[in-house]
Amino acid sequence: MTTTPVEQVAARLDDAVRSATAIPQPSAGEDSLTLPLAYEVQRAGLALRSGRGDTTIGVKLGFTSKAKAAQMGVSDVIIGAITSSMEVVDGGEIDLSALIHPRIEPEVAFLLGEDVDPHDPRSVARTAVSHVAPALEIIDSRYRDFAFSLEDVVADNTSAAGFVTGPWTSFAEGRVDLDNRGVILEQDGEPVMTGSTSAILGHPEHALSAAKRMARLYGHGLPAGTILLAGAATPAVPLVPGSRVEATVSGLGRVGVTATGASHG
Ligand code: OOG
Ligand code: MG
Repeated sequence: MTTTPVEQVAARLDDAVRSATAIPQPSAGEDSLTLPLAYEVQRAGLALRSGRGDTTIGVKLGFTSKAKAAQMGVSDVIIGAITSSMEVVDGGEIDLSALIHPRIEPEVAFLLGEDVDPHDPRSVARTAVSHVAPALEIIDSRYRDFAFSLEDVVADNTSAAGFVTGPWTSFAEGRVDLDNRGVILEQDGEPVMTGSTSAILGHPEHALSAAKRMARLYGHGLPAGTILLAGAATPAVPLVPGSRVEATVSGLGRVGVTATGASHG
């Protein structure tokens, strides 16, 4: 069977996920990608996952916060997919032995109660949201040293590895104020990062229109039931074996996870 260069990069990244082994960045070698090709690699990788019964259940935005973008040395907002195998229940455990060099970051998650058509200008993501929750995202770049270009990280499905959503609050019009809410990330009861929801594109609701735009450009769907991670409110921290990590978003509540096992580092 002949495979295209896009499929080859996708297969290498998929092997890296399944063996929890870091690989060289495409940008470092002859596989250097353009942004449209990087999204093709991402799509091919998601097809490999869905072939194993791992279904896409949502989308995530990356680099919606300037501090996060600065941490990773990139500047543009990116979109990726989150799948059923990535979901961890609130208060549950995440097994680090399946991961390379995991990090964790506090986020805001939206739940779509209605379909959003990314191609229809009349379809407004903001009005389709039914619920909102505090969330944690576990990212695990499949690249050595957690280093990448924008194209590399897009091909790697934006480092998506796991996510936890806290209690969902109904998002009835005007009832939930997400403007400039305090965000605290704690590790074993000690604050390790603090920030504000305004770090997320100025206001987390701006992530909704951004997600619709990115979904249209790069072929993601936004059906009812989609979980949408708006992006980190602070830089990510290493996920330490044995630690319990909790995020609090003022007005939304808390969400937590415990790390078990040891990553491949
Ligand atoms: C890419 C993912 C960025 C966010 O919330 O900004 C991201 C990475 O930092 O590895 O998920
Ligand atoms: Mg994130």
